[in-house]
Amino acid sequence: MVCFISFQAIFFANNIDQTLFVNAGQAYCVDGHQMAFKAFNSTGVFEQQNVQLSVGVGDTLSLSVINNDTIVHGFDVKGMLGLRDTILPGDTAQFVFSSADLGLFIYYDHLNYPNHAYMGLSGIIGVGINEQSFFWNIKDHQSEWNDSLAFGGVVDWLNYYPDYFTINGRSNPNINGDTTARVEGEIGDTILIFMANTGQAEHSIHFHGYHCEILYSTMSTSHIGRIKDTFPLKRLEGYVLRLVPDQVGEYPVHDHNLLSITGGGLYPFGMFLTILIQ
Ligand SMILES: [Cu+2]
Repeated sequence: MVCFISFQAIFFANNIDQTLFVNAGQAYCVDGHQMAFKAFNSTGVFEQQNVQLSVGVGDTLSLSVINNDTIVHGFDVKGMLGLRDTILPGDTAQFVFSSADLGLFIYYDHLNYPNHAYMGLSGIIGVGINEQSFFWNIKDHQSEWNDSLAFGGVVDWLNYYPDYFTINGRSNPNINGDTTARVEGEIGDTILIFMANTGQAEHSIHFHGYHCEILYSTMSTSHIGRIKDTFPLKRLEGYVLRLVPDQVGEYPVHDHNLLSITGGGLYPFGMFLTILIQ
């Protein structure tokens, strides 16, 4: 009987169909300020959170990407050869994704890089999720630039000075209302955190109360197996972390660059959330 179950686990891969819409709209910042924004959504209605794609190891993800915007967009899965195309307004492109190992991939609009990805068009594909998997899609914005780029403006990335910082499109305290971001669990649970920096600033995420083990890194396999409490993230870098809580409590997680804990210049309305272990 045991052999039969493991045989099924190895060979019974799923096929998952998913449609992504490239939508343009207005994102609400934590202080009510609005800025132009674009995202990959699951319907034609704009939302400021990109879809979190997730598959099991060996599953096949069939993606249709519909360009619902008025300009040409692109789609690329970073690090996956052959998964890249341009999509005219109103057109649809098809992609097939699968991975034989646990990991994290970043999908994004590669055209006019980094402008389109920066406008919001960048998200996470998690491979090998379990029932206690969480997603942190980390972004930063200089809000005036969003409004400028939306109308074809030119910006100087050497003078980038972001003023809003989000995880899954939200800032503190609203992040804790996102059940895909806010880690909740019990002592001894195996919690997976799929975390990627899809912004243009560098970030360094610090856990209070707990250490995590790096199960996967998009940039350096030598980091796998390290157990730490701080995880630096360059642009388009991601990790899969394993957290096995050893104590109860509610502990903060935040960016150690304290600028990133502000929103519109106000502390603590940026990249800050808590982990709740009961
Ligand atoms: Cu800290």
